Amino acid sequence: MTAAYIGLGSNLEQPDQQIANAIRELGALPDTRLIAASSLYQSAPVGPQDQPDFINAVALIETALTPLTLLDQLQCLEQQAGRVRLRHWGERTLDLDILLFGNEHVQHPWLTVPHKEMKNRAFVLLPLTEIAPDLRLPCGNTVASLLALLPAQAVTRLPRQHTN
Ligand code: ROI
Repeated sequence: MTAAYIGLGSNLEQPDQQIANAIRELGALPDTRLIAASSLYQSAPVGPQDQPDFINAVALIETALTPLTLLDQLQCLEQQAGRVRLRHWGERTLDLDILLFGNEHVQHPWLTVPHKEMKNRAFVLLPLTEIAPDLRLPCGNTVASLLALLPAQAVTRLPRQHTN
């Protein structure tokens, strides 16, 4: 089993419900267990500003799937959510990204792990520190040290809610 961190994001069609549902569905993937999920975070969009704020979260799973099979499963969940993606760096119903897959580096036409942009995104690093405060990335940096390097970004942790 490999520990994998999944980034979740949505800014269309009840984003908080989209994220809560997707977290639940991660735990139901084949050969996979949900270990932890962060709170939900609200953040201003990175990209075009004329779109709604995003809801983001990070989940930790343990999986026996390979990175590419996991990617395939995540894309199925995005499709099930009726994923709409209106433009590049624009609004979307559900985005599920493999951030980290154990300490593996994956370089494939469809998948790069660690996720290329995660170091630049407070909306990923903040929820990640919540569930993995001492985590070190394969590059050797801690999440906290990467977060400290970022310019302030408006990311707000939302109170935990009952979603069922
Ligand atoms: N911006 C925020 N705040 N959160 C996201 O999840 C997100 N996802 C994206 C783009 C459009 C780049 N911007 C985002 O894919």
